[in-house]
Amino acid sequence: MPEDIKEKLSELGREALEILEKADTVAEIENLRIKYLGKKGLVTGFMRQMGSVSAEERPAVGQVANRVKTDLASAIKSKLEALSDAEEAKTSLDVTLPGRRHRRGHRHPITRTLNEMCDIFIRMGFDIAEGPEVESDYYNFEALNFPKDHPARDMQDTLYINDNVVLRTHTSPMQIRTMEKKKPPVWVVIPGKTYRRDSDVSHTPMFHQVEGLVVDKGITFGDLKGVLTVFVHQFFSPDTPLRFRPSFFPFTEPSAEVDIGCVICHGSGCRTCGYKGWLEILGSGMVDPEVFKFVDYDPQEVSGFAFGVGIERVAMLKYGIDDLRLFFDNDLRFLKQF
Ligand code: 2NM
Repeated sequence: MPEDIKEKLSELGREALEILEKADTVAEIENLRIKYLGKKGLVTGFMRQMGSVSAEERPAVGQVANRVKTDLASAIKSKLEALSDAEEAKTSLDVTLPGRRHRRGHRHPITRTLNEMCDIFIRMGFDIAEGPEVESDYYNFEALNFPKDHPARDMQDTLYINDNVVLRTHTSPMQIRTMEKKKPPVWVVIPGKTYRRDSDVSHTPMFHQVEGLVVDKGITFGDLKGVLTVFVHQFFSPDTPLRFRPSFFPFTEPSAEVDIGCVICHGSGCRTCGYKGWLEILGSGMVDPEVFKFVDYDPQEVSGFAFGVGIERVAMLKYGIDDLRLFFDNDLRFLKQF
């Protein structure tokens, strides 16, 4: 009889260890522990039968029962430890692995070009100012000496919000606002978004400009030429040829457009420059005395010059981009190259 009980206990222990061997979740192991070692478990149940064992035999049976219990308990403990180590290995960080490389963002080529241009003017002593993109007719046209019937005011060219409010067609309204607020000397550059009712392969309804204004006693066309020459030489390269070509703007007199020697063919003629060898890059001129009257500057006292540069255009020339639309498609394969 005791032999029988001892044998059954050992058998129960082996059976439990076999199931434990195959268990691979904490829940399975916990169920096993309850089934065999719990208060109502099988091993415990056997211990209760000790009453039917004679007093002499009881220690020997007890010994077997205890060995089965402790063997099973310690096997369960090591299996649980092994499982939790494996879990930890799955989720913990191996600090010896090489890091994953993050793709770094960067500025849009238009923003980069705008910043480069502003930096050149800052080094020459200009301030930077920014202002509203929604403007009144007064600041966008009237105070800039545009006649009432000027074609630029046409619905065909300007995006109107209502009869008196427009999306600014240039950043010049900010030069007027600057002169209203401040007495000469004025050295200011205004970068920003501008809008025109125009959309084809070489025009987008929104584009960017950098405009500059200098007003002080004794400012001459020579100052205009000097500042713009320094700008071109710093922005493109010190050996870029430039020429000043007479032009017309309502807000300047005299006016001049600036051409640079073609950056592609260096003057011999190619498709980019229309076989002229020159590329137009900006407009400029001496501020018309009529404009000064709107801001209460005395044209007998002060004089000044102003200029305007289209950022997309010079960015295309500097970086050799042949399609304006690439700036606005936001295709990362294009943008990543800058
Ligand atoms: C240009 C060309 C020439 C210009 C003039 C003024 C102001 F306010 F002083 F009258 N602001 N900007 C100007 C002059 C802009 O852009 C092609």
